[in-house]
Amino acid sequence: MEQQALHPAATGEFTRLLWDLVLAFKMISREVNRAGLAAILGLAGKENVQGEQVTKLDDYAQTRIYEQMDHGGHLCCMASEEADGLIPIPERFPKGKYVLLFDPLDGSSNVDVNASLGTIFSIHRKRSPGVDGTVEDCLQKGSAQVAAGYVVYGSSTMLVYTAGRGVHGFTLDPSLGEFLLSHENIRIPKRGKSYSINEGNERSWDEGTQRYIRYLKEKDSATNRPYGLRYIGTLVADFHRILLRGGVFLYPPDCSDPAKPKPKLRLLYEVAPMSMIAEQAGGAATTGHERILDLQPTDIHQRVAVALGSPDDVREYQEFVQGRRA
Ligand code: FDP
Repeated sequence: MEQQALHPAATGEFTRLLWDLVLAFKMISREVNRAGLAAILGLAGKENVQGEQVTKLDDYAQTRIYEQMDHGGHLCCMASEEADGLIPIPERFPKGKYVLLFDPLDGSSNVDVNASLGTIFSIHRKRSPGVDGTVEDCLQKGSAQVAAGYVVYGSSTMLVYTAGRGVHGFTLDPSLGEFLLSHENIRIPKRGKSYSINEGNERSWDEGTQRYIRYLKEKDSATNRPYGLRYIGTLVADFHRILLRGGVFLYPPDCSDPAKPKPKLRLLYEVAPMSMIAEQAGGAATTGHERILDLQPTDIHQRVAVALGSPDDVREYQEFVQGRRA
């Protein structure tokens, strides 16, 4: 609401959209925090003692966000990791001028082991004529995002977002049920001391990535090497640490078949929002060859290679991948 005052033409609609979204995040946070109790409170995995359905967490998160956002009149359509194509706004509800892309529950392999999970979102302005949103409205470059953010459900729940004027972090106070501004204007360190990658995949990386990671493990006090390795396998949690402490997060493509490199992370609702946050915090995000925010998406569920984090670390990675350093 404070930032809304900085935009003289703002109508308050975007603020109301975020407000609705935040309520869904609070509900997901509550459910994530009692996830370990689901089996104890659930009867035969179907109903808990209050007679409520015990749902899988990712279904729950998808439904919460969808049902919270389908009727407010702010959106013309949505897209999610959990849905095949475009998610239309039902006929009976008013349509709005924004598009919401989201990953309702990031880090699904960590659900059953009590490790951090996340939610990621990206917001675009509607571009197509007419009231209903189209696939083209979803397939916009990351540089066109109006806002992007994530929630990390960790030792506390934290919302980190940017609307194009810096990155701000809010921590959920469970006793108040409110997100309180705890990290104003986050700046990523110029260079970090750690890297985050699934090192078990080393043999399927491209040559440049292999050389870069070997370089990070060499001893050199001037550049703080060797770097430490930190990897939990939830993008939100791994990136969050890098945003606050510096360093680089990498998910290079699987190059087992060099003719067909296979990236894993999704552009529209994972990599593009994280890249906007990284850049807004003074960091960088690249495929190794191109700036992520300049990529023109061609598919809602498109996958992309990514390195993002501290500007000096991302620049060095690019030098290795582009063969400018050996
Ligand atoms: P997950 O498959 O567990 O949902 O979204 C994809 C993602 O998690 C990211 O959160 C995470 O960074 C990455 O995949 C982990 O992949 P690996 O298990 O291959 O390391």
